[in-house]
Amino acid sequence: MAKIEIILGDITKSRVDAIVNAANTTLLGGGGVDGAIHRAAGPELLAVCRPLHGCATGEAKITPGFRLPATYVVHTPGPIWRGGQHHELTLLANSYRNSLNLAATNGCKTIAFPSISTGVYHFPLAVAAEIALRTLQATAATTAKTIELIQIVCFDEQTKKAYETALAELSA
Ligand code: AR6
Repeated sequence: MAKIEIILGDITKSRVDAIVNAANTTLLGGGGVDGAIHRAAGPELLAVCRPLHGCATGEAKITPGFRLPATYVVHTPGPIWRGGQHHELTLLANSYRNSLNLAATNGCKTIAFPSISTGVYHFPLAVAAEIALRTLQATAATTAKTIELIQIVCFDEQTKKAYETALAELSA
């Protein structure tokens, strides 16, 4: 069973087999963690993303990491929060499940996730944290058993606290 770690940091520095990018459906880059990953990976990343012709919300696509310490980038567009009645919870769970399964299928044993959708997509943090951890635990126990380490890399203390609280509640 994979170990789940919650850490504070910059995911572009993560030395893991795969980092996950909170992308948009074009897969052509943007702001936030997406912009940081493209800057750190170099222009080769955009060049391989172009022929992928985008990605649906909740789905995932994989590319090399180029100049990143991580071998792969798994790109997943999380849902934009529109009040909670537009399948946002299911779509966020899909992003985590599909990303973890895709990494496992590609032989990854270690993976780092950012807090998908809780930045400019405005998904409520506490709800997102619970969905993320519940989905990752369930997926790691069933279809992605070869994954050994899952890191949630939080960019600020408030985000880290929300994931720690959610993990404590799930383990209780
Ligand atoms: N390492 C880890 N986490 C980070 C980093 C980093 N280097 N930089 C930001 N974060 P967001 P979203 C955190 O807005 O809500 C993009 O423009 C950030 O503080 O990056 O899924 C895409 O192209 C927050 O906690 O992603 C899409 O259009 C979390 O990452 C859109 O934003 C997610 O914030 C996706 O929005």
